[in-house]
Parts: sequence; C-alpha cells; structure tokens
Amino acid sequence: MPSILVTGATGQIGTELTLALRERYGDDTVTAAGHRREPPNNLATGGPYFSLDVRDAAALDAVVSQQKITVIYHLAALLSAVAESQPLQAWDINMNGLLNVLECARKHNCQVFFPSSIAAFGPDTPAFDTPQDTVQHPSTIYGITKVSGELLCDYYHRRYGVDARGVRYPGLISNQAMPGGGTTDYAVDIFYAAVRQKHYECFLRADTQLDMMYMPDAITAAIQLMETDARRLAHRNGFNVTAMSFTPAQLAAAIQQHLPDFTINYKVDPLRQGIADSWPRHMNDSAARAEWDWQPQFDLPAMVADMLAQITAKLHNA
Ligand code: AKB
Repeated sequence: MPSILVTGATGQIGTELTLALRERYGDDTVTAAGHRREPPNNLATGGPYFSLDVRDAAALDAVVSQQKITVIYHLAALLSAVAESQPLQAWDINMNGLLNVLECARKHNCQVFFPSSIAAFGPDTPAFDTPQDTVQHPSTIYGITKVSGELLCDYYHRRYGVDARGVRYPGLISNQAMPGGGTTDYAVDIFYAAVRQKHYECFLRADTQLDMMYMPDAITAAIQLMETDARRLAHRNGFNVTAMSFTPAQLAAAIQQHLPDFTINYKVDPLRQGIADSWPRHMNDSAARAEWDWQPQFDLPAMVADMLAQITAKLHNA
C-alpha cells in the first residue's frame, strides 16, 4: 500500500484528489498538506493533515519522514494570473517548492506527480492539434515555471532515477474548492453566477477557445498515470491531456440549454486575455491515450449538466 502526500491539498485539484485517494487507498494512508487556505472539515479530520509551506525543505522532509511517504502528488503552486502579478513569488513557490519535493523524493525514494499545464506552451506553439513534443516558449512566468518543472522532473528521473510523472492540464472545471488566480477560472465562476443571478460578466472574449476538463477526469488522469507500468511510458512528464475545447460563448450556449434565461456579457481583462491568447486552442493528447489509456468521461454537455446540478444543490444547502 502506498503512503501518499498531497501538497496544495486545500487547492482546486488537491481537495478532490485527496478525497479520491483516501477513498481508493484508505484514509490513514493519504496525508494532506495545505498552506494558504483553511482546510475544509472533511480534509482535516478525514485523515492526516499538516500545515506546510513547500518552500520549507526541512519541514517537508520532516512530514515525509514521519509519515513514511512513498508517493507525492505535488500540487502547491500559484496559477497564471496571480503569478503574473507576483513573478518573484511565483518562481519561489512553483520552482523552489518543486525542487524541495524532488530532493525529498530522491532522498526517500518517492514517486512524484507534477501537474504541468497548457501554459507550458506559448504563442509560437501550433494552436490546434498541438503535438506532444513541440515548441515550448511560454510568455508568462507561470508557463516558464511549468516548462522548467517538466524539464526538472525529467532530469531527476534521468540523473537520479526518481519516478516523476505528470500531465499538462487544461482549464479545470470543478464544484468543490474554488480555483484562485487562474485564467480559465471563468469556466467555474460562470456556473455560480448562472445559478445565483442568471447572468455572468466574462473577463475573456466570447471567441477565446481553450482546452478544458471536468475535475473527475483530472483526478482519474493523475491516478491512472501514476499507476501505469513504467515500462509503457515513452514520455514521463508533461503528457498533453484534454477532454473538451470551447469558447465562453459556446459554454454560455450550453448553460442556456438548461437555463434559457441565462445571459452573458463580456468585459475583457487585458492581462488574462493576453495570457489566454498565448495558449493553444486544442491539444493532441494521443500520447497519453496510447501510453496509459487516457480516456475522458465528460464532454461539454455532460459536464454542464453535472455542474449545474451540483452547484444548485450546494447553494441550496448552504
Ligand atoms: C490557469 O488558468 O492558470 C490554470 C491553468 C490552465 O494552468 N487553470
């Protein structure tokens, strides 16, 4: 049985991943570590929980030693828009945090999951059918930390044999912990606004097409990749994965299928629009499909139906 540590456990991915891992492997075998946000009750009391800043190498090492950790899902990071407003802090958290995790993994022989992003690509990357192996010249500090992270994980595998693996996530849509400071956050915010006030003011242009994924598929991707027999993997880090690709106008139209009164207007935020315009529109994820059987379950209509049902119930019970 693995003994797992999830860093960034109170974040958008971490909250749901921790609960899914506890369900799969047992509550006591999954240690959650968060830093900036208060942990929700089910995270803090459902299994081991530590308050941990991943930049503190000694504190990280102490948790890994004490809990006899064998697998680290390293999710602690600043997202694209907030990183752009604090580039030095983004570098510090995203790069030094990862370096500490990889050093710990080297020392304690742990497997590592590192989430890269569509942000690891830049304006000169092919925007459609974006290949697995292609030009990576990101123009944001977040993207620079993501492409550097992919390379660092590959380096630790080649040089020290650390079993580091990862995917390039698209925008993630979820209904438990809110995302914070990302460019694709509109695709979550829109659902809360649709249920609460039947109107949303979108900070991206109507025609901004981006890859997206519903959180249950994102969780499956991480666990499935980590459990794949290493002999199948020609790549290790930065697997392109996507489930759907749409624009804000298309998402609004899908919501209107359920809520005909829903309306949207656009007030473009130049920072986040500039970031979105530098990312690919639709990635090719055939390497993930071939090497570890990646297969998303949710397309746009299925995701919208589930999101509206979950958020309606959540706001009703609040
Ligand atoms: C963001 O918008 O910053 C993230 C991402 C695509 O990595 N959701």
